[in-house]
Order: sequence, then C-alpha cells, then structure tokens
Amino acid sequence: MNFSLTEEHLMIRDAARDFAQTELLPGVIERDNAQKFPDSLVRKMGELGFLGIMVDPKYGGSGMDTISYVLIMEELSKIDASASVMVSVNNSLVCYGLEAFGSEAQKQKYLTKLATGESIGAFCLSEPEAGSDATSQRTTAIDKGDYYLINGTKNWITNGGRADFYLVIAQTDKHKGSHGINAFIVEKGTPGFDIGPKEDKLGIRGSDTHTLQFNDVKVPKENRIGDDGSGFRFAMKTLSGGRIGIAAQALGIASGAYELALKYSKERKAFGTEICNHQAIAFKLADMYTEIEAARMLVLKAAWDKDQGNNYDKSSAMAKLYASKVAMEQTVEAVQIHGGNGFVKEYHVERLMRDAKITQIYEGTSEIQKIVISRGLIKE
Ligand code: COS
Repeated sequence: MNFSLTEEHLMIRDAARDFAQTELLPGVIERDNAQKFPDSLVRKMGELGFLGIMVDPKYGGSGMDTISYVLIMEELSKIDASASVMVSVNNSLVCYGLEAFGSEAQKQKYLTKLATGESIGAFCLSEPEAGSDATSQRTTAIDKGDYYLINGTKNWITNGGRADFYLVIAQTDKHKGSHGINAFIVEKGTPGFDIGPKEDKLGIRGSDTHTLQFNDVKVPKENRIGDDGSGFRFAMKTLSGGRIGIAAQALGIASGAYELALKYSKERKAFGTEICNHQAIAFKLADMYTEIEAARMLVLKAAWDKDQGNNYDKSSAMAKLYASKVAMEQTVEAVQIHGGNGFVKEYHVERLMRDAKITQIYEGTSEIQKIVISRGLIKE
C-alpha cells in the first residue's frame, strides 16, 4: 500500500496546474457568459498532450496512465469544467474507445489525429427517449451490404458542433436487443448528417453541446467498430472509463471551490477577525476537506484499477457517484462561505456550483451508478 504519487505524476499534475492558471483562468468568466467554446485553448491542450493522454505514442498519444489522466482532469476542472469535459470526452470515450476496440486501419485513420488534437471527437449514445435506458436505441443502422444507413436523433452531445469524428451508437437488429446494437465512426460533413443549435445550459456553458440528426446517412462498413452486435458492450465498457474522467472532473470542481473558499476565509474579516477563525466557517472547511479527500481516494482507486487491468465498472461508478455528490454539496458550501460575494460571478464559486450539477447527470446519472454498483455487488 502506497499513498504517494510518483515524481512523474507530480510533474504532470504541476504542468496541468500551470496550464490551468495561465491559460484557462483568463477569460473563463467571459467564456461562461458568452457560452464560448475555448477553441484556441484546444490547440494548446493538444500540444501539451492532454487530448490523447493514455494513447500509445505509436498513435500520437502521450502514453501516460489513468492516474495521470485523473490528475490532469482535476487541475483543469478546478478552473474550467467546460474545457475539461471536452478533454474527458476526447480521451476516455473517443480515443479509448477506438484504441481498445477499433481496427488497425481505424486507429491509423482516426486515432492518430484525435490523440494529437488535430481532430476532435464526440460520443453519441443519448437520444431523446434513450438516456439512462441506453438499450432502447431508436436510431437505426440498417445493413445495406457494403454500407449502413443511419437514421435517428442524438442529443446532449458534447463537442457536438466542433467534433470532426463522431462515434455513433445505433440499433441494427431490434429483435436482438442489446446484442443488435453497433457503434460507427461518422465523419462530419457526411451527407444527411446535420448539427442542431447549441444548447443553452445551466453549467459548463462553454462546452459545445448539440442535438444531431441523421437522415439516410451512409456509413461505410469498415467504419463499424468491432464485431456485428458488439456496440452496446463497446458503449458500456467505454463509459466505465469515461466515468473515471467525470469523477475526476467533479473532484476538481469541488477542490477548486474549496481552495477559493479557504483563501477567502483567511482574507475576509467579520466581527474583528478573519472569518476562518469563526468555528462556523472552520468546521465547514474541515467537512469540505474531509469529503474531498474521500472522493479523491475513490477517484484514484478507480484509475488504479484500470491501470492494473482490474475490472473497474464498479469502482468507476462509485467514484462518480460520490465525487459528483461532493462536488454539488461542497460548491454550495463554498458559495455560503463567500456570502454575498459568492453570488456574483467574479469570485468564480457560483460558476463551479452551476458546473457541479452536470456531474450527477452525464455519463450515467447518480441513479444509474447505483444500479451498476448494486448489480456488481450482487454478482460478486
Ligand atoms: N461491460 C461489458 N458488458 C456490459 C457492461 C459493461 N460495463 N454493462 C452491461 N454489459 C452487457 C451485459 O452483460 C449484457 O450482456 P448479456 O446480455 O450478454 O448478458 C448487456 O450488456 C446488456 O446489459 P444489461 O442487461 O445490464 O442492460 P440494461 O438495459 O439493464 O442496462 C445499464 C444497464 C442501466 C447499466 C445501462 O443501460 C447504462 O449504463 N445506462 C446509462 C447510460 C449512460 O451512461 N448514459 C449517458 C450517456 S453518455 S452522456
């Protein structure tokens, strides 16, 4: 048992922290207000290797482990969760999905561009009537011989407007249920593939969330990922890793809010002393730190499980369930510690509070995480 990070992990964490402070912090409030996607920053994150963190260097990736990924995600999320969700989706849903399940030709054609940030990816599972109930896919992909014909609607798609390549899950054979589902790579610009307007959201307002329409979209057979009927298991396995990324995002939102609250409480005076000297505030800080450390342990354990080759379905669901709850509760406390200042934008904590909510919803709601955890427990 060793609770220390390696020298290399510390260096990676510090590099991400520097980047977040110098590049993400300036303009983060304006991007949130204007719902602006951080375009120029995406290129810089690509140069730093943040868009293909765990990808093998032979495909243009950084070849780092999952622990490094969660350290980077935490640091970026402390400052800008709109930027970090883009990083999370590209890394753990798109790059991981292709590297683990794609053909060599798909990796050469798509993964090499996605891992360097030359291209951006999106993962398209959710539908208007299939969010939590992911087996009930209404989007169809009919086998037409040398191509599939895709029809349907996907919504709440992160990177939806900015992506170049989309991993799309669709039903090929309804009678086979989850065994009749496939995953495909669809390129932007394919005829019949249309991108709807950007969603106006409560939080992560800079992130690029869209509805997508597929009307008789022809996708070549070689763009199917894995064997016929393997799309649902592909989606579930990929989402298990994605949940580690979102858990790390929630951890970053919580720890970012805590750090701001601690600093503020040491500066702001009331009743003749800094407010951290009042037990009402000091006990809040103690609770916040304890909860955040507990979340950190679960996040690192899930990442470690993945790196060790252990099954991480349950540990990733536990990390996401708990870290997202901590993010929601502790960002509210951070706003409370800031008092009236917490309610205005320039102190950042109100944005973190709004950003926290989505971590209890996307990549599986908290209720879905409880299904995954309890099924895992009963199976053991
Ligand atoms: N790894 C590999 N295979 C998996 C798996 C996983 N993590 N989870 C499920 N499967 C397999 C099952 O073993 C089953 O295969 P068999 O029929 O061969 O036994 C098949 O997939 C269907 O699984 P299951 O019966 O558990 O499906 P359910 O319809 O009960 O759904 C949940 C399971 C609820 C866990 C799933 O639909 C889910 O995760 N939903 C949330 C989706 C989500 O995160 N949406 C957000 C979109 S991304 S923003």
